[in-house]
Amino acid sequence: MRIGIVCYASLGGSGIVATELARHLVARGHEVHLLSSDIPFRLQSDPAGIILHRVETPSYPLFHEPQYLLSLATLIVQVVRERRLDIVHAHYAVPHATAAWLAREILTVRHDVEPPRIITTLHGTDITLIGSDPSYTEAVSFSIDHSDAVTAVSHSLRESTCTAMPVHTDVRVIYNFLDCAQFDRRFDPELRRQLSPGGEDEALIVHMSNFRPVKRLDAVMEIFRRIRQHTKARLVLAGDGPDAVHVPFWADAYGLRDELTVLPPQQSVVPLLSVADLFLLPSLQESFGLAALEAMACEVPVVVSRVGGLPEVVEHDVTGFLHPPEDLVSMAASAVAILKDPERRRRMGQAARRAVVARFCAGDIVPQYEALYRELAG
Ligand code: GMT
Repeated sequence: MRIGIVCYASLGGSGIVATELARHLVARGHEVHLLSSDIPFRLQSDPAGIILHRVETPSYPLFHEPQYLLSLATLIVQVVRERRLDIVHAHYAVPHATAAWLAREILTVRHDVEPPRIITTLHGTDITLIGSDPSYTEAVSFSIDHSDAVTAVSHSLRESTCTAMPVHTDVRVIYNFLDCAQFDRRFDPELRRQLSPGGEDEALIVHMSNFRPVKRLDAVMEIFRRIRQHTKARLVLAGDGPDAVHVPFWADAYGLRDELTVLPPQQSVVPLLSVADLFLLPSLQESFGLAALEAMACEVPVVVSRVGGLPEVVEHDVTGFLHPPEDLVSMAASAVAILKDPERRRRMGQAARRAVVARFCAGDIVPQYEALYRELAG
């Protein structure tokens, strides 16, 4: 089939899932076009046969803001005309579902080529934070309802969609996934020594995100401060984003500057995750928690918030620990318990990997998208 995938290029789970899907669809023989404002973060090292179309948003002195929606809708129309796309798959509803709907309207009215079928995949904050803002809801819910099919990355997100906005269409759940062959533990002793120079009894704790307030980096540091009251440990924060500027202040406030390493966003996260003893994700909201899934695939136990879709990914006390987001004391206690018991940690890490392999590998999930494309394209 000829498939167009629309996604954000910036650091974030929706762009990662969209580009991984594109990569796997190419490997399965489809012609895949990726429409984005830049080369998506994890595609930079290997374009994998995906045809990239950049959304160019010209500036004009009259505009205070770039007209991304119009540029993207126009680009979708152009790519459909040139390449006769069967499917346009919009990842993240705001404003990608609206751009896809507008493009399909233009093609329907112009009547020169067959309009594509539109699929919107809801990723989380496009519903829970941004899409449900009163200044967006009408346009977002309209565009979701007028997609030919809508998927959400967890049951929790499907439910939130129906309560957050007046959406009437059927929302199917297709879980996020990863390449289970690529995401496997590869322990590098040299990297471990670099990141944790304090020796074998020093635990290495990792948090990886786009450093937005919803990820609660201050909570990560508070949990880490509590952990350090009971055991020797170092913390690695990998990523970037609006809260990066606060990190040095928080590190000073919590007295942790010397125990903290901040790394830039990682193209390849397996080496870092494979040397971690524990992964922290105390988010306020998380429709799925792809970063936790990546850690679990590398046999790292996770301590996460019991919010959104995380209980669908993590089984408490089996593959990691779930606690209410405000209960940092319990998160720290679970972290200390698993850090002090290497045998239990190893068993939990292996159980985490088994859970990922059983339910979240590309080989099981990508065919679900393919089946949906086929169903719609008739
Ligand atoms: O919050 C992020 O990390 C970015 C955001 C995105 O859309 O890029 O992530 C959302 O989508 C991911 C992929 O489906 C999910 O794994 C994240 O849980 C979700 N983030 C939130 O719900 C806060």
